[in-house]
Amino acid sequence: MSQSGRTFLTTPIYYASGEPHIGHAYTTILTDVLARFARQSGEDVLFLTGTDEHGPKIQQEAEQRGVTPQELCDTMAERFGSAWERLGISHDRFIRTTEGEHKAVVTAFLERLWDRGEVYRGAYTGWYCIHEERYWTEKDLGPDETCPDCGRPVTHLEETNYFFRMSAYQDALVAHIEENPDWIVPDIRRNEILGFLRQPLSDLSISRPKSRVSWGIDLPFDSDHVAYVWVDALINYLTASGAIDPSSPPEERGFEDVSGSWWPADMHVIGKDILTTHSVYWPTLLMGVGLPLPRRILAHGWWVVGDTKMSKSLGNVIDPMALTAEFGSDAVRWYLLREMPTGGDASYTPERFLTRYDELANVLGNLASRATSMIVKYRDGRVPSVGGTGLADEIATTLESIRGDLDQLKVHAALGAAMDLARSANVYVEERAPWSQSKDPAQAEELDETLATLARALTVLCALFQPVTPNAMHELAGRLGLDGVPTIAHSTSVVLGGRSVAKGDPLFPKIEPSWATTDGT
Ligand code: ME8
Repeated sequence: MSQSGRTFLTTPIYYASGEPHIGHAYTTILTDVLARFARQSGEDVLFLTGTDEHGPKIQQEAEQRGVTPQELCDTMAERFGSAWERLGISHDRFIRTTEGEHKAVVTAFLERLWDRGEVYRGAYTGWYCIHEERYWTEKDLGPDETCPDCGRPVTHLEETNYFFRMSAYQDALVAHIEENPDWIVPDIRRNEILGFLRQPLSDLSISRPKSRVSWGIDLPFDSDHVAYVWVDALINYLTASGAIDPSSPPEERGFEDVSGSWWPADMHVIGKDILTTHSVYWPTLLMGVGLPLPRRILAHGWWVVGDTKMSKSLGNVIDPMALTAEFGSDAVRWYLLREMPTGGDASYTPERFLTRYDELANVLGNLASRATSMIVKYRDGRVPSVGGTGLADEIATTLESIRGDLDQLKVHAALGAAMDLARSANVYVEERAPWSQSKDPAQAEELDETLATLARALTVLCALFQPVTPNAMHELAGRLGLDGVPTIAHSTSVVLGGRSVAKGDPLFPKIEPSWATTDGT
């Protein structure tokens, strides 16, 4: 993925005010699958996720629950952490913006902006939506003074704020986007930002008076104000990269030279809702302190339920943990990543969930079960030591197309190609009819070839599916007598002849969903 052999991938840090739902799960699993593919191709990976813990939204939620903001954050960080563990997320670092190290990096960042003359004090008059944590001008508002994004009432503000001279970087940002066509993926999002940048860019308010918001990081140049939560949150990526050493004197903190750290990030994976903050605020802030920009931003689409927006008030939020408890994490991971075209939108329906689960069970699970059973039955559980090249062309074509899909960040297509290989292997079984070959001693060599080919196909599939269904593929590798899941590159050449194969319970067992008994779907 990168040229240096190191890949730094990030998810957004989620607000510690709500429960993880399938939207958060999707972003995190998508990043996990990219991280696992990168590790499989030999990259050293830093995969970062975490929680966004400051600002009025957290302050208000804590007040409503009758706990302190820190108590709320401790509870929710734990909730996100355990959700990710149950979903098999392989992150290397879980950052919390209330950590001492992060606070020190935010302070150093703001000090640097201040020292470089990038910040001025001014008056802010306008409207604010706490839910979206963003300002609106009068003309943006929806009917009856509501937020145009979420429809909630907005608050009128008149206060002193500190502003970052964001407008000074408009031309540099447009030039960067035009010179790097792959910087924002997909194109529709890149065009959206270029369209936005056709209007003059304003300066960015980066502070809140403590009289209104106390739950935040103090500004180093005015302790009556705290940092705007988005500025605080975006800097998490830099904190985790290890580029900045806030305990050193200002000129030695690492702003001049990031070599040896993980900065710049190779990819920020986000939802399309937070594109402006990541592709306008964040890069201009980085320009303001003189740091390199992230290499790529992948803004994926939106999950809706049926044809309705998912929301707490509608009571239709899909809980990924309930699905996981019922079907296992591999099933949830497969469904979310296979169903949503990377970058596009998708709709959750129980029917589609079951269709995708059946695909796992009936195509991949069935292949694994037939192939291992036949090796056990016809060859005493030993993979025959013959060529096993029956599906070599299909395997080569699949690997080639998966490489192309991953380069273009079309993860759903890469997974679809892997499933098609399992389909081809099932067709191969039907065509070769090993059950007939086994009855005719004259066809012993053909049977050896059939079984060795199936063992090879399963080994390659084991590597290809590992990033998305790691538990089942770990199990499959064991049944194939492998010493763990091979890398994709190694899967075509690892010696299989003579390995001892075992059969077992279905990798994806038949499940009667609990909802079928209640509403008949
Ligand atoms: O915005 N479909 O946090 P957040 C797809 N703290 N993805 C969805 C989704 C949906 N229906 N709903 C949420 C924040 N997401 C800030 C981020 S980063 C420096 C600070 C995912 O808890 C998607 O990735 O509101 C979206 O961008 C993110 O959750 C927003 O999470």
